[in-house]
Amino acid sequence: MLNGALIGCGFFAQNQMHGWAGIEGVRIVAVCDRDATRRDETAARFGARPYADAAAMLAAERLDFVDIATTVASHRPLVELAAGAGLHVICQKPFAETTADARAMVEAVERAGKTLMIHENFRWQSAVRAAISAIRDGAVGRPFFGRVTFRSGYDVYAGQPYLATDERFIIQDLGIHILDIARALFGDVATISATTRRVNPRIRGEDVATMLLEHEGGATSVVDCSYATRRTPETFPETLLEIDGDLGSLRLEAGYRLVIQRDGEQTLRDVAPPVLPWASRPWHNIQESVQIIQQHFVDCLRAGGVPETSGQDNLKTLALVEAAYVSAREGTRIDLRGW
Ligand code: NAD
Ligand code: 89V
Repeated sequence: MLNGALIGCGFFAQNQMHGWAGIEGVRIVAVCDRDATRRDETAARFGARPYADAAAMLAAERLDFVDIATTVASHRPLVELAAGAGLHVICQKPFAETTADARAMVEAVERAGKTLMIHENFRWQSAVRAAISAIRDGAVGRPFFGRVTFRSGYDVYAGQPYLATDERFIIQDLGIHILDIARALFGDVATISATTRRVNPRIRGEDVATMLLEHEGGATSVVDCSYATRRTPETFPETLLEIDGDLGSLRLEAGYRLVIQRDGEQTLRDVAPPVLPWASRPWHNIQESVQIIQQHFVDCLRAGGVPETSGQDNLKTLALVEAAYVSAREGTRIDLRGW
């Protein structure tokens, strides 16, 4: 049995607690939040011991891992605390606000000889995963073009008010997932250029971003994100894909339709995710991916493997985020090979 503790009992952590409850051989024995109502409600709902302070919790409990579900500013002290206590760590995205913080966290967990996985769950959504598997299996040959797109007008600010007040919004919060999917599909990135816009005047950061990526393997991809798109049907939170390869094409269309064309033939698969018993539409897609990535973490711990979205791997996704902001600010194309 693996004993875990959750730090941060906010909006998204509830999904993580439900996810853990569905994984065999794992129990979350303790939860921590500075906010008394949040920690007590979460502890009571899931049968865990509540703590107000993370260090006190780690000192009192016998744990194998911690799951950090706080917002980004607290990640470094909490990851370093967990590494110092000799624990495996899962940390929510965005992992860090600076490259220096991200590297320090990766090094801290490496020094402890433990596993660090970033909760970068979009590439684990079952529909996206079906597309990634098809591409990796050569379904369209060698991809030369991709579009990875997320366009919505969903009111994300209601559940996550900090998204309206943070200086950086869509690339750091949502684009990070979409850039990570582009990496999973087409490999590491040589250059990136980006433009950003704020359409909604009531928020502080950018709510539209359009990015052009040249991948080291030769593909070019467009990663475009918007929370200012007024359109029906509303597709939140679906990531849609258009991929052309030298032997065929793949589309992940709205409504979770995966279409592959090759040699004059078309296959159409319904890749809609299940609505887990604790999940609700339209979040069920993201909610299922939480449990899938948690299972991946547990599988890696048991087999001694490295998670696909390890801390080390996530440094490359974070570099894309940072480079996109630099590109948008300076109007330049950024060569990541020198970063
Ligand atoms: P939130 O503000 O609702 O919850 C964070 C909680 O952490 C708060 O209750 C706060 O009191 C607590 N906290 C902060 N610092 C703490 C500390 N040092 N010790 C104890 N408790 C502390 O935030 P949220 O919306 O749940 O987002 C949390 C993270 O999850 C963010 O990084 C966000 O980007 C990410 N997120 C990920 C997904 C996804 O699909 N992967 C979706 C939504 C949010
Ligand atoms: O996944 C996330 O990080 C969320 C959302 C999908 C709403 O952008 O913040």
